[in-house]
Amino acid sequence: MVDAGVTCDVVVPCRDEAAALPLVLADVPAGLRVVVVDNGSTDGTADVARSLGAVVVHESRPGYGAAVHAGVEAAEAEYVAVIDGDDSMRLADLLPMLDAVRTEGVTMAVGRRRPVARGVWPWHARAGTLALATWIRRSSGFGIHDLAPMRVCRRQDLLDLDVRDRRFGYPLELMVKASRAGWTVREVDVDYRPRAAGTRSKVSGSVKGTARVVQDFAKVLR
Ligand SMILES: Nc1nc2c(ncn2[C@@H]2O[C@H](COP(=O)(O)OP(=O)(O)O)[C@@H](O)[C@H]2O)c(=O)[nH]1
Ligand SMILES: [Mg+2]
Repeated sequence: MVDAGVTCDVVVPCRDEAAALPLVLADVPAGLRVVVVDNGSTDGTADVARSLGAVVVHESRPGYGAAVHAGVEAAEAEYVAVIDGDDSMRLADLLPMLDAVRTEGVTMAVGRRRPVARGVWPWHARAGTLALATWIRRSSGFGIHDLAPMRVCRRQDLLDLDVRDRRFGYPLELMVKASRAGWTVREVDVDYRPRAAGTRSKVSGSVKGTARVVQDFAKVLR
């Protein structure tokens, strides 16, 4: 049932983020409800999320896009947000983004990561992000400088866009389709902090991981 007090469901794709979730869920702003999507965690992520009051959704297919999509389908609020579950970004930074969508006529608000310390953002991930964001900016006309690591929009708008990628090309396909659909996008600065101690990057934390993202992105662009 839809809880009248919840304006925005926050989808948090999580693979082995049990150590980070107590930090992520320590301070959930009023009006937000967290939906943790677990696929294939082996560290008790789902149990930790549940014990901290989050809604937990299971998805059998592996992949970032599969997890995000399952969370968006399970969400019930009018607005939906997506954020990493590694404590590198803060739930509170979603609030001005939500405001832009709710009251300023923006179709989607996306985050632009601003590292709070040296070493937070590995060089290869940053270089890959810069190259792809530049490509998206030129081809879409969106004034963006990052790959929408955090985003907020109306849930139905996102479902209507029909993003199909289920791996790491998901954010890129989202931006390409949003541009074709005539969405307006606003980029908002967000803090980018070290991921929680005891957790490991699954996407861009290694050169290999970054290479996999670039490969998935190339498939979207073909
Ligand atoms: N459910 C699920 N979550 C994933 C998967 N891959 C990555 N994630 C989550 O997606 C978010 C982004 O991944 P992360 O490891 O932080 O990538 P990075 O920010 O590039 O280092 C994190 O919350 C991960 O736990 C996956 O296959 N399934
Ligand atoms: Mg992360």
